[in-house]
Amino acid sequence: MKKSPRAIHKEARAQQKRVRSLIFAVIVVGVLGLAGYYLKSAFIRTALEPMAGNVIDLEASMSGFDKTEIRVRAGRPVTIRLTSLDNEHHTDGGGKHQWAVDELGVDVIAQPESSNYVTFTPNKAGSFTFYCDICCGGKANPTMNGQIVVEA
Ligand SMILES: [Cu+2]
Repeated sequence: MKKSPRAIHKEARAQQKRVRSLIFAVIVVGVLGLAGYYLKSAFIRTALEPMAGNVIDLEASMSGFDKTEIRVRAGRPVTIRLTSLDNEHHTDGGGKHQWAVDELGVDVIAQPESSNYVTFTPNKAGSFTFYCDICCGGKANPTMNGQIVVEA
């Protein structure tokens, strides 16, 4: 049986509609999935493992460090544990953050949504600048730095 041009046209329209709703469904699922992924990393944070010694925890994100002043004692070992709260989708720095103090020769980088630490013994008293030179403006960014005060 030969189909009438009208029937063929109708079928083509129905086909088009099916394809369109399929594309729509794929987009919706994709968007929801992505939103869920971001929400998850924003709200669910795994607790940091307990560490021995004198540990100072520091968090860094695009809005800066959660502490702008750290106090330590000269001659006493200290561990700075840096946690990056940003994920790897950040265009600026890829979610990594740094904690460095030139005068004390320490430099540690935390990977996206991860922690990293450095243990050192400050050998001189004074107030020194710590900074992150990876993200947005680096050292020049006023939020990406702070002071470490080494007490004698
Ligand atoms: Cu940073």
